[in-house]
Amino acid sequence: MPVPPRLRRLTTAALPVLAAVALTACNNAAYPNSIFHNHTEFNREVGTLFKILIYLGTAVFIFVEGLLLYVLFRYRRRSESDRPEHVHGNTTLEILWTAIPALILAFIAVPTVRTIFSTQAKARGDALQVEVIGHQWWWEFRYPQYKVTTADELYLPVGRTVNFSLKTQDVLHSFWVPQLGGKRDLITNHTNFLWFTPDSIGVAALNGMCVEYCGASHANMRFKTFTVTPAEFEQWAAHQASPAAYGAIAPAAPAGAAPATGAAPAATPAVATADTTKRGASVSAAPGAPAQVAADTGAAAATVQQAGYVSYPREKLPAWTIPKTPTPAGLTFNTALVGNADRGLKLLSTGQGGCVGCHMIAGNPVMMGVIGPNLTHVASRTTIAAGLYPNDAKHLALWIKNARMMKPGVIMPTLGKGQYDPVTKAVVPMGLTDEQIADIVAYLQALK
Ligand code: HEC
Ligand SMILES: [Cu+2]
Repeated sequence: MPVPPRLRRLTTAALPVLAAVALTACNNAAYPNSIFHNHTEFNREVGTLFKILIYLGTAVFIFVEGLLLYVLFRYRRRSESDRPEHVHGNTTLEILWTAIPALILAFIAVPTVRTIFSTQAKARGDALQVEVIGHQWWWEFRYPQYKVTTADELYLPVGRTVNFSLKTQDVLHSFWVPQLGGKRDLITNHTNFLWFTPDSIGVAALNGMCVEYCGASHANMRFKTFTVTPAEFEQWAAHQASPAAYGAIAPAAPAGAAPATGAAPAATPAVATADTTKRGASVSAAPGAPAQVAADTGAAAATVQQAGYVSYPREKLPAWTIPKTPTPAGLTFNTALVGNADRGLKLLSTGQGGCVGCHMIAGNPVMMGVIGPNLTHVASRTTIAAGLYPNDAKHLALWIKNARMMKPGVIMPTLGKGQYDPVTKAVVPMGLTDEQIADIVAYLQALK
């Protein structure tokens, strides 16, 4: 039988759609938030259940719709005088159409209940513990076994089960890394749990996000997950647990840090002033060029070498992991300014800008705040402001100058002198000058 031209046209139209759907399932770069790349047993299990349901559902759909079309066609009205026959019940049919759906439901209940039980079960005792604390609008990650506190970037060793305990500091949030599993809510005054075992290395910078509406910047509450080798993880954790890589005045052995590696932090010397100017200069000479900053050979870089793996190498980040959020119109910064890390350190340590009230920098005894993200190793992160901007000199400067224009509703105040604060609706009279901000940025960039 020749295919009718209309059907052929329909098929031609359907093919690209099907191809697009197939691509969604395979192309990591184009669809980094796809749930079809499974990198944990959690996601595989849910994926298997999903497939069973989709295949069965499709079969039922085709059968029912086919039957419907057949009946519509077969028993259509053929003439004006046609009258439908009256039927009064059919016991066999009624039993069948009750029994078949009941059987189908019982059949899918088995894998469904099994998956619910296995994904809600308690994590194994030797799991890596990670506390996730949701804040409006950023993520705090704590690794109690390693004495690490960081923000917006998760590092997970491959092959080890990780057990998240999920809490919130304020309103409801929800934690989700599509390629790893989830999603699970962060509920006020209640701890939720979620565990899984990442099983693939090199799937760089998996996207995570808040998936429960939580206020003005809900859509700007993202994070990244790096799945690394166990050895890299131990080194990363030891480094994160160590005091600031620059300007720490009382370097102490990181209490309770992983024993195997952590040699470097304890050996970090007090900062040599000779390196200070060099470092400050080289940092600001390359605004917006993180790779160059990473390749820098200052005092901090020497520490980095000793510690081995510190963080995911910036130059290996796939292009799609670097945020392209436009900066607010009218907010500018003189990127030609050369900052000085030592001056930046002094500005922060004398309470300029009030950073001390909100941010922690271990090794800097005045920086003890816990309202904002821990900045001890802020330069080891690839983004700032919960994944909104790349972590480079330009964006750091704009952020410090006017965080509230960079991200609607943030608690961090607008700090640039003469800047308009969109929350207080007033101009900041006594804020930081661009020169001071450049110095602070140079200091922050030394905190690898
Ligand atoms: C009132 C509290 C507060 C003050 C004061 C404050 N910050 Fe913040 N800061 C925050 C909060 C909250 C965030 C997280 C915002 C977000 O991502 O939603 C933040 C984010 C940051 C970030 C981005 C960190 C990251 O990993 O995303 C940097 C850098 C930063 N602040 C530097 C500073 C500096 C430098 C000062 C002082 C000049 C300062 N902050 C003053 C609360 C504050
Ligand atoms: Cu949220």
